[in-house]
Order: sequence, then C-alpha cells, then structure tokens
Amino acid sequence: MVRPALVLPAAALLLLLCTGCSGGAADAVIVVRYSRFVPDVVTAPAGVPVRITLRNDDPIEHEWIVGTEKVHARHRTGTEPYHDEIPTEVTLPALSERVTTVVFDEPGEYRYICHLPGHEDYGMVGVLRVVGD
Ligand SMILES: [Cu+2]
Repeated sequence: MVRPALVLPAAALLLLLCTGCSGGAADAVIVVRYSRFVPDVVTAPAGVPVRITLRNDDPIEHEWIVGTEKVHARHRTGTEPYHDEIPTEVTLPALSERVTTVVFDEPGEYRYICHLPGHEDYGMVGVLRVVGD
C-alpha cells in the first residue's frame, strides 16, 4: 500500500498550487472604454502565467497586443484583420470579453497597444510591467 500514500500528498500539493494561481496577484482585468485601456499600467511577476480578462465596453472593435517594440513595429504596418491564436494578440469585438494567459520570462516593460487605425495615436496604449524577484 505504498502508492496511495504517495498519491495523496501529491494531490494535496496540486490543490495548494492551484489555490495560489487563481484569484491571486497574477490575475488582471483590463477594461476598454472610450478607446482607452483601464488601467494603463499592469504589473506582473516574471516567469509566472498571468491570466488577463480583457473587457471591451465600447460599441466598436479593438485589439490588445502586448510585446516588445519589435512586435509593435510589425503590427503598425500589419494587415492581419483578426487575432485569436496567439495569447499576446487578442481581437476584442464590440461589447465583448476575452480571457488570455500570458507569460513573460524577462523583466521589463512591454507595452500593450490597439493597432487599429488611429487608436494608438488617440492613446490606446498601456504598459505591462514585468518584475523579477
Ligand atoms: Cu482600439
């Protein structure tokens, strides 16, 4: 009867880990309203999956793209009309909510921007601040 004794502590540990993951500091909600991200600064720990709820309260489509300046440079001239396959690139249809989970291993500032025409210039920009230990 060695196996059940080994399985139980493992299950208990998993339960503890999951409790730590959900609803903790690593979760964030970003609302889009009047073509702005609220909040426009979100802090997250490096190397930890961050579950982000993106809620678009506007009656028009937006997008939430987070990454390095290289990523943003590509999207400024990009022609991809819809994003739903990469966790860091999310299309937000009018009056909708999407949930994505992102992980950034390197501490730093990663901007999130809506690259629909004119939206970045209008101010649809925020910063995901990834901090180390
Ligand atoms: Cu937008």
